[in-house]
Amino acid sequence: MDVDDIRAEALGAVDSASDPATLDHVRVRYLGRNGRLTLLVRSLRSLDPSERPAAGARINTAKETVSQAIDARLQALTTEQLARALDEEVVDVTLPGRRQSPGSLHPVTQTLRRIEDIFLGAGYEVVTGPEIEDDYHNFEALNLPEHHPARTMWDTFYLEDGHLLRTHTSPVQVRVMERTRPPIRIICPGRVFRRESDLTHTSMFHQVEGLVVDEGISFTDLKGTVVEFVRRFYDKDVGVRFRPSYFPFTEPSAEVDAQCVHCEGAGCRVCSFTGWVEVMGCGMVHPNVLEMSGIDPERYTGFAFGFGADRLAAFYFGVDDLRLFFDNDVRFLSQF
Ligand code: 2NL
Repeated sequence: MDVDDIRAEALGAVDSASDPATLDHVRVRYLGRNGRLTLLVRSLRSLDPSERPAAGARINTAKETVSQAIDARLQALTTEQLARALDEEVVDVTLPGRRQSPGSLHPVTQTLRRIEDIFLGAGYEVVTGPEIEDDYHNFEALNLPEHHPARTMWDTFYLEDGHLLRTHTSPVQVRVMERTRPPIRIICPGRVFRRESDLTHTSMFHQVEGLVVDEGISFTDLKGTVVEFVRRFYDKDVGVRFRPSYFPFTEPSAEVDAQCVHCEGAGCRVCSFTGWVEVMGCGMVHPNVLEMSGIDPERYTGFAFGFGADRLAAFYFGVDDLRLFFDNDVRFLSQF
């Protein structure tokens, strides 16, 4: 084939290459080590020496032309590609940004923090402890020996090794009494577990227990503390009443009702139309409990109380099904 024919064919290929990769193939095909024009140079050897310079010059000119055509085409393709990209990939910087939806604290966490703040402000310390406990700290040290009938007050989850899931945070307080000399002023928030579940009970809930032990602590200290707490919690001068009750670890014991903040005592579904909701249990620490943890009940007295933080959160926010707090439905949770 003649140089001019090959050159024409190469230029045609250059013209029809529509992207840099195809163009590169064209370069290899004509100008590469085994390219058609390169091979022509080698074939010069078969010519008569007198004809070689002229033929060589023609081939070189052709190579030069094709090479320049490829460069020019590459330049054109690149420019074209950039123009197309700029045209197609416009970013409208005036469009509104994508909305961020930052998370928020769970309503029970918000409630726990408020409760902790109230007691921290009154000089209490916040103490936590293990969720897996032994029988001694969860029951026995609370004046509940094995086979005591009151143990049925808690449906307990037992582990295979004899440990259990704590049914209240009292064991944390027992451990504090064991290692501390009075005065003791603590609250113990945390998860507790019971084998029950319905509208008003979940098998896991958050309890806060409080314990104060010192010389001369009396039931009036307990009453004042509880009433002040309830009013600060609701941020309202709600009515509070004490009813006699029974817990094995306190004597005397009481249950505390607060006026329903939803209907202000008129009666509604939150308070089962009684105007009051039960908010906590409390009492004077039983002397046996102090004694078992190494505190002299002749010298010291104490009061204790316990309540479900989830229940309080439900009353506070007007939620009537505790299970909603643990379904983790963002549509529900984001309302608080
Ligand atoms: C309730 C009632 C209560 C206590 C918890 C307590 C702890 C120690 C000693 C004595 Cl270490 N008492 N805790 C006392 C009375 C009531 O909780 O209804 N909780 C949800």
